[in-house]
Amino acid sequence: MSRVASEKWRSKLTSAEDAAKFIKNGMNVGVSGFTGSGYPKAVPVALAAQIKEAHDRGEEFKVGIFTGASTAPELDGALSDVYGMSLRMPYQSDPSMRNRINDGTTSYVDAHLSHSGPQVLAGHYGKLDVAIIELTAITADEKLIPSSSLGNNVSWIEAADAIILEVNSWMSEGLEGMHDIWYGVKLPPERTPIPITSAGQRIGQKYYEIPFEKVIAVVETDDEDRNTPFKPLDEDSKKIAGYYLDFLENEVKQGRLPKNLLPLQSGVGNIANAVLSGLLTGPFENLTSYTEVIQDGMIDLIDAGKLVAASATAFSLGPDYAQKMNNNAAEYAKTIVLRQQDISNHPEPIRRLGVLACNGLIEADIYGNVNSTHIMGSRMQNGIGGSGDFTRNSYISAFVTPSTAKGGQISAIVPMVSHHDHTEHDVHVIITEQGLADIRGLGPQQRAKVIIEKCAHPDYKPILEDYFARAVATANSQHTPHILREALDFHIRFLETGSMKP
Ligand code: 0RQ
Repeated sequence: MSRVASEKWRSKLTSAEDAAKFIKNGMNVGVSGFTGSGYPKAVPVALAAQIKEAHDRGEEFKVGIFTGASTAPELDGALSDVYGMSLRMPYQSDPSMRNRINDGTTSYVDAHLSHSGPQVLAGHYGKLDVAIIELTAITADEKLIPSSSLGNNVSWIEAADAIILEVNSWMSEGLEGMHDIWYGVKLPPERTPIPITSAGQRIGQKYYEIPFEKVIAVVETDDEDRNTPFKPLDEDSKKIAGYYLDFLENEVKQGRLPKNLLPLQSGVGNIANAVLSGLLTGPFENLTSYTEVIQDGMIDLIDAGKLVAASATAFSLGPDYAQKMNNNAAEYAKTIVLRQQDISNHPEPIRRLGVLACNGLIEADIYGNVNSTHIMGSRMQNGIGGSGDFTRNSYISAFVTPSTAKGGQISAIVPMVSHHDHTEHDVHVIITEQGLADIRGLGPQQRAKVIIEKCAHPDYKPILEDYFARAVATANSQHTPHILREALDFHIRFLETGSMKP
């Protein structure tokens, strides 16, 4: 049976190719999609084909693409393969997209996820011409059921002049009721408090409000979300997770955290998933999470009865877990709340609830500054994503990373970060497979000693200690000692010789 059950809405049924024809060179397009879930599967591919044909005829055809966060090959991949994007914002992680960003053919605005929707609504990016939004179903009584992510969809629906809907019958109808859309988000000066006081609390409604007259096409699809499967847990990830869990246990022992902790946020990647796996066998019960993505490990925690409320904006599930979600969505909807990203990542509930943030990094420096986005100061990897939203506003913010990269030729702990995303003011704990540096309450020079001692790989410890000692000893050693002429020598050495080792 068709998922577009309403006769009225069926009158807008169109092919993906015809829907894509509404999109013209120079337009800004807001699409659904967040970490490989809930992105439109057909219209962007059709648009990419039309862009390629135009380019083959020698015509200019590029669009601005606004999403929730990263998407999948059918969106970022297809459009960047044909050099079809003039602008992209916010977070992405597609290899082809990354190449377009770094070769300069696509301009990339790496906005904080919580800011991205409201900034478009406020007109900071000009006009939003079209929104393409994936739905699970349009019911006979005209209920518009969202799909596997909410992301920036509510903002795009409001801001766009015209809307294309993709209704994907692969999505479980059990998703109905999992979403919590709050239409109270306004721009200043009309903003009011967000009334969330616990992670699992529902404050809004289950369905989208979409003006029928704005909808220019409804396209039916039947395609799975494509998330990258997690790698099997390696020894280093397990060690890092172990240090973090010991740290949390000690915080409880010291009376600084309640027995069931505070709501957890966990970033992207395998280490985050290892932390979640560790919680499965750990001592904590009645856990909650206030985060942006539901990962495989959280599903296991829900199944085990350990995670009792989970708030996010999207799923980021490997294929097996995505299938499991699809089979049991109605049951999981009792525990999981999907919110729009300007609520899931909003500083106000994050600060109020006292979220425990845990994110990955590319490099940290000896004073606790963190680079999450740029390889060797220049090459964009993914983007800041929600890490800034959570890190700045969390109760305790932890960062996790292997101590080295590229087969040991790069140290993740460096004298000075080559790009700056999270300042020393926002970083409380840094963890590598070598150990955990708790830098709360420490001044810069104390932090440097602890970070080098606990986190640096033995191959790099001596040269970091040497740098720090000489920086302290120089005549101009002050609050945060640096020898500016040498501060980026590790990076320069890698670029010149292929290794940070001297
Ligand atoms: O490169 O793919 O060429 O092998 O960077 O590194 O070790 O696979 O790390 O997948 O955990 O990602 C910070 C990128 C870590 C991620 C980052 C190279 C390394 C590899 C990836 P290859 P790993 P992870 C909320 C939280 C920002 C967004 C965020 C991220 C590649 O965590 O995107 O936190 N964070 N969101 O070889 C040079 C170094 C390096 C290095 C790693 N020091 N120098 N290269 N690499 N360290 C969730 C959302 O926002 C959705």
